Amino acid sequence: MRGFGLILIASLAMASSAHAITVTNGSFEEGAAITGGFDLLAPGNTTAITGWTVLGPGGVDYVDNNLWAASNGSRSVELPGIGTGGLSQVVTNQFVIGQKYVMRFDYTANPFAQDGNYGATVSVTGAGPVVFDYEKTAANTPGAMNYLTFAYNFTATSETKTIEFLSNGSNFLGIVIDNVSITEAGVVPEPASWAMLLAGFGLTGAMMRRRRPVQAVLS
Ligand SMILES: [Ca+2]
Ligand SMILES: [Ca+2]
Repeated sequence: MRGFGLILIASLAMASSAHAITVTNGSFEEGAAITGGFDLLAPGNTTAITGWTVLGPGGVDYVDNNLWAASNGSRSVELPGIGTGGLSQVVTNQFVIGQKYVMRFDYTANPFAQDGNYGATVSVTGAGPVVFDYEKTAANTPGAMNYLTFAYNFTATSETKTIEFLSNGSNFLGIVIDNVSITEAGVVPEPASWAMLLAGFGLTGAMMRRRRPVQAVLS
């Protein structure tokens, strides 16, 4: 019985393990030097933020903690540069077709923007674009950025995918992102594992009921 229990635990652990996808420089920490707190990057730039391509027409602002606090490390990205802008990255040969994944990232809004609602769109090749937005208030300051975490769920339809973030509207100031990661979803054990787990509980319960009179005599 003890051996069966160990096998049960091992099989549940295997069913629960999540395999991470490597997003290059997901926290934007690797890249060109930033001067004066931020640098405006033009669309088409593929070198300033290692692993990422800057989208336009407005480009992005690459920001360090001399301007405002990152969610992770010291650098973050404001998606609208001078107008609509964003970032993309091709993640090559890492996805298993049919597997479910979740991409998480932290987001907020430029603390120097007027109070109000700011939005952007996140997408992955073959999955629907999803809009996320942030309500910026006077509580947002460079030192208290109040980041939230967004979870974008998708099912892989190809081994290689382009992930993309693009600001909505033509504002110069808006959504700030940081700390992008992708993991496999479906950390819930397989139905077969649940059946084994329930069978295990049933057996344990039966054994405990049988032992109880013995324990009463011994105590
Ligand atoms: Ca960062
Ligand atoms: Ca900007």
